[in-house]
Amino acid sequence: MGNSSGSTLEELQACESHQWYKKFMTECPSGLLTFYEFKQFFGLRNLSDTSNAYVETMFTTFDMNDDGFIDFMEYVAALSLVLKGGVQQKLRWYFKLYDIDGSGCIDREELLLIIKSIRAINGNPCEMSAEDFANMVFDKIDINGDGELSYEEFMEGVQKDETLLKTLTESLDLTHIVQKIKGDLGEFSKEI
Ligand SMILES: [Ca+2]
Ligand SMILES: [Ca+2]
Ligand SMILES: [Ca+2]
Repeated sequence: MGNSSGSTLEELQACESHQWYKKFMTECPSGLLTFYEFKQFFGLRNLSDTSNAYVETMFTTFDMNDDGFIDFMEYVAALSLVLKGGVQQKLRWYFKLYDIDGSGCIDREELLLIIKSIRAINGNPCEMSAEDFANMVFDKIDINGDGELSYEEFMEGVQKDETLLKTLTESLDLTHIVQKIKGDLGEFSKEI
């Protein structure tokens, strides 16, 4: 199609999707990724129990039809969210991920667990303890002070605060994982 703006980006994405597809089909010929394969796929090994639980939650949010597998469409949806999703779209996903028990609110324990798991996965040294960080988040965005973050509080509060937005969205570190995969894909395309 013509040279309308964005076509280069679209081409790039199409090309990327093609590579992602190859990687998926090579590593997962059955077309259905189990939790175990998911971890292998993203190079997540030797996880602590906390991190494992976190990655499992991540897996569950990607498994949209709840059949226990990530199929190619779910995989593509997850990737496009990670690679191209807007802030709102991503935050909505994070909220679902952070609300571990699915109660519709994020309580302090859920947030703490998430922060701890993220840190365990990323292995970044942090100045602030996970507890202090969780308290800071609640001080800032638990507007009605009920000790839970509603969807509205989360969406508004996080978007208004650059530090939180950066920490809570970058910290999930799918970007980091995706960078890693992109690295692998680089090698991968050389092999072909
Ligand atoms: Ca599924
Ligand atoms: Ca909850
Ligand atoms: Ca609240």
